Amino acid sequence: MNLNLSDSLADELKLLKEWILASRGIIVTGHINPDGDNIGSQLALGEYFDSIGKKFILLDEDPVPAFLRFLPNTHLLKTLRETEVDISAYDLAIVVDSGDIGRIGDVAGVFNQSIKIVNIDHHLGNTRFGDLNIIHEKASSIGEILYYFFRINDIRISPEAASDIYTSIITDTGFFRYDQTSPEVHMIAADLISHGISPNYFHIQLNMMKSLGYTKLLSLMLSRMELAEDNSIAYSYLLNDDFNGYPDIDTDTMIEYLGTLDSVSVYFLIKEKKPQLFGASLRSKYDVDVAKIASVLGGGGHMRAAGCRKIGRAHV
Ligand SMILES: [Mn+2]
Repeated sequence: MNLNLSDSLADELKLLKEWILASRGIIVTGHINPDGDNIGSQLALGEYFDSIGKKFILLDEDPVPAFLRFLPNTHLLKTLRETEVDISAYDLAIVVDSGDIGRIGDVAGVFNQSIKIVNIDHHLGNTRFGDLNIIHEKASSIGEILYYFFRINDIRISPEAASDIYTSIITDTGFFRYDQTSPEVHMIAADLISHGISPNYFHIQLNMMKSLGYTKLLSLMLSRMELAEDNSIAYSYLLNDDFNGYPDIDTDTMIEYLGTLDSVSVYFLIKEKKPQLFGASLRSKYDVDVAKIASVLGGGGHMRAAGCRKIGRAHV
């Protein structure tokens, strides 16, 4: 596939390789409550650093969610709680998938002044907090940007890195359904499939491996569904107590069931993540901009998928 990158993006991706080669040690991190794009892109970078013998650590505030543990080498992803970081060994930090530095949570606390930060992101309104900012708002995912990084710098995409990039893309595009699913996304997928990726395997791992607890929580969530505005808005909630007996269940994709009703245009799911700490995920089927709604509540995201965290009871 021919890469059709803007000159500025191509230059930034080449500069990134120079910074990587020149660095003594690299910290790779992403946002709290990590998703498939975040984890996939960190692991893909780890595969590359491993192949060139570069010292690196993949470090996040939160652990890898269970549904992504099928990916190769997830043991390389560490949390601050389980690992001691000798910060003097690192002079470069690569932050993926985070619109502002606050999204990486506690990990920002280990950075010191001498660490250079590379900010790789595709969110609208990224605050450009890095020393090098590689912001490609049209990209489906960080995985897509890393595919360009590998290709333009003639870096071999190992089978493991291919799995990581493919996972980034399919999780952030909802399996090629959302707006950012460009012709390029399909061409990248075609290339990855020709390198041995089995789409059915990823579908089974990501969609068809739910636990019994997941099914029970889903049924509870659907039983609480409410409709408003001539049935164009659907919403539901999950309370902290609902998770008793079902720790670690990933409910991120459950919200999509609220949008399956034909009359629904906007749908949202409120979750009490810790007692009295509520977060909301919002989705839009057509042209309502839910990122604007989320921003009023201190959150953000994309036009059709947004969220906000730490909203108090008074807002709900
Ligand atoms: Mn992303």
